[in-house]
Amino acid sequence: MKSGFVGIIGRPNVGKSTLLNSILGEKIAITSSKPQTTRNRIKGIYTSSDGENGEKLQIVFLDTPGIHIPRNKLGSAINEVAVNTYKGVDVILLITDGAKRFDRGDQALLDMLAETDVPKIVAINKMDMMGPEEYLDLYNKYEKTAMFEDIYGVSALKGENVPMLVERLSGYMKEGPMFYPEDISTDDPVRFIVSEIIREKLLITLNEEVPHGVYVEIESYEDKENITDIGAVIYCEKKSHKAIIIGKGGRKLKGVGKAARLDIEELLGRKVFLSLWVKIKENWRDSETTIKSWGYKDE
Ligand SMILES: Nc1nc2c(ncn2[C@@H]2O[C@H](COP(=O)(O)OP(=O)(O)OP(=O)(O)O)[C@@H](O)[C@H]2O)c(=O)[nH]1
Ligand SMILES: [Mg+2]
Repeated sequence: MKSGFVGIIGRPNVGKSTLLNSILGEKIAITSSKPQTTRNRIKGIYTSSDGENGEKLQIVFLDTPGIHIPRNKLGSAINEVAVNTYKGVDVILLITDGAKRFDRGDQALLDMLAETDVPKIVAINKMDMMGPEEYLDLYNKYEKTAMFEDIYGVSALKGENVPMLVERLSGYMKEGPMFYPEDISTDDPVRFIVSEIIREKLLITLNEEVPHGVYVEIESYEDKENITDIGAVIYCEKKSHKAIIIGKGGRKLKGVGKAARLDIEELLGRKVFLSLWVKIKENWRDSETTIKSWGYKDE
């Protein structure tokens, strides 16, 4: 039996969560085209019994928030979650966006990673969006650093080269116990996943600053005979944001509620009744107490 931990690290929006979902063949983490989608450490458990000689293998993937220059206390807290994660894993999987030029932000991240001696692999993602020359350029850039034990080109969205990458990562697992039951793909609580689904729909529907200032709290959750009854509060930072989230005649919020409900029904495999309310918590992203009580600070 081999097992261990892989830290999925990278800048925002490079496709870390998309890759996690692709590896598991199941949607565990929310994704969106906006940066700072992930705010917590998301656990994805990959268990396989067809390793060498039918040996069992369990890889615990830790998806992390994108590392960025923080503009508020929430930003600093989620950066810290990512940094704390990569320091304690068996192997670091750095994800980069192949559709973007290598810049100072990428260099800053490399400088940070250079300080840890955890083995590192880099995956150049979004291969479906780049030509061979661009790929070669990036490949050379990462190879020159001599920091990585391997460099892969993948498309998380299309699943290209993903099995090969997992195979390579499994080589870093060590003799050890199964950390989780083999039939689960995450141990994140259902309530958390439900709140994330609602936040994902808000990220997709809203623009600019509004979705980034949103927090979703599940207030009530009750399994009834034929339906699960869920009540959630969407906190936003300003009165004007509240009006935008609700929309004319409540239409925007209704759309968010419907899209979220469909996904939650798929997750739970049963009918769901979802009620959403919007409340204001002014500038909560700069309140140490609030981000702590909402679970964004690593203990
Ligand atoms: N074309 C293409 N798009 C991709 C690929 N992987 C991810 N994306 C898109 O990139 C965007 C960001 O993906 P996420 O998985 O949310 O990125 P992330 O790195 O988890 O972002 P944060 O959580 O904000 O740090 C989404 O719109 C994805 O659909 C890929 O291989 N090809
Ligand atoms: Mg993410």
